[in-house]
Amino acid sequence: MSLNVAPKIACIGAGNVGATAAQYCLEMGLGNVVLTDIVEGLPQGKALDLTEAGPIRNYSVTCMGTNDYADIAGAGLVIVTAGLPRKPGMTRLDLLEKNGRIIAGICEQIKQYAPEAIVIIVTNPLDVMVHLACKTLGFPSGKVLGMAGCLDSARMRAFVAMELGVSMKNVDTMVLGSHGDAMVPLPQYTTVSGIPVTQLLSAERIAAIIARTRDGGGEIVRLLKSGSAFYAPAAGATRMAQAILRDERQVLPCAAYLNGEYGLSGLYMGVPCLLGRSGVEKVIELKLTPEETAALHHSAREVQEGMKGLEELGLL
Ligand code: A3D
Repeated sequence: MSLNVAPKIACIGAGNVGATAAQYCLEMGLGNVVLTDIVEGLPQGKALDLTEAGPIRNYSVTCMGTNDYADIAGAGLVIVTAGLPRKPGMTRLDLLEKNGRIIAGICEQIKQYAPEAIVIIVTNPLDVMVHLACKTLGFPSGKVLGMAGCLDSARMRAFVAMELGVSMKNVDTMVLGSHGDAMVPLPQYTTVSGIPVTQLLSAERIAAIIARTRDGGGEIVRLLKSGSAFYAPAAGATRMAQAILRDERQVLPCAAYLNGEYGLSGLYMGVPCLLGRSGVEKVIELKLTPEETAALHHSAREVQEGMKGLEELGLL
């Protein structure tokens, strides 16, 4: 009998993003996955299906589905994707309240059953939900982080590669700020095999790529007509999980707590982070132009408005 000593990963929310993140974690052999949801049968059914894919996809890590948080006990990493999408007629404040209550409730459970875990939040509105999660968990801020920059920069990488007809592997980008319209894509940190993109594309084409990146989520929502993107968001969360669980010390854009970096304090927002065994090991400060700094501070004001909304609801 072999001793399975893989880490335990809890995916909370067995919807599109959560189940796909579970699939990627299993396929990469990152750990044994516990898939959790409030809907009875959903995580159990998806976990069984993923288990049955194992012999073909060639993984030996395990997957279980549950509605009981006791089953996440001992998880080293938790990916939270539980929550509602914004539906027609729902205001931003409605979403803030609904998902805020879901995140606060889930974090109480994580605190009880997986107090040593590093927690990656995916639920929207992202930056504000990470802040609420960190406050509810009471964990060191570096152990609670949000996934958005990995997705936004992957989208920009894909668009640059498509425009130039080069391999996506050759393209590097950096997208900072809050997740949404106020994100800050940085052409000066976008390269193709080390060549600045500004030497390869006109200002107009770069502007078009930035606009498409900002609208990346919306473009997919319009195509799908119901639901939102999940393959790339799940890939972003799994990328972060890999960097942490394998102590890779990768620099990835993540929603991290700012303590004076970029002239901002007391909020979570997308910045380049060194990720390793203990979560966010360092926030990296890039040199920005005055325009980029202004855009980042505008982004921060949007996050602060969301935090004010949570305060008014008595959640923060
Ligand atoms: P969906 O497929 O609806 O899955 C959400 C799941 O959460 C459902 O299975 C629900 O049953 C479950 N759930 C609801 N409440 C609870 C609860 N209290 N405890 C446990 N599970 C619960 O949505 P999705 O997977 O497409 O998206 C999930 C979240 O991620 C949403 O808030 C999205 O807006 C967000 N999201 C964020 C990004 C970012 O880049 C930040 C990208 C894509 C999706």
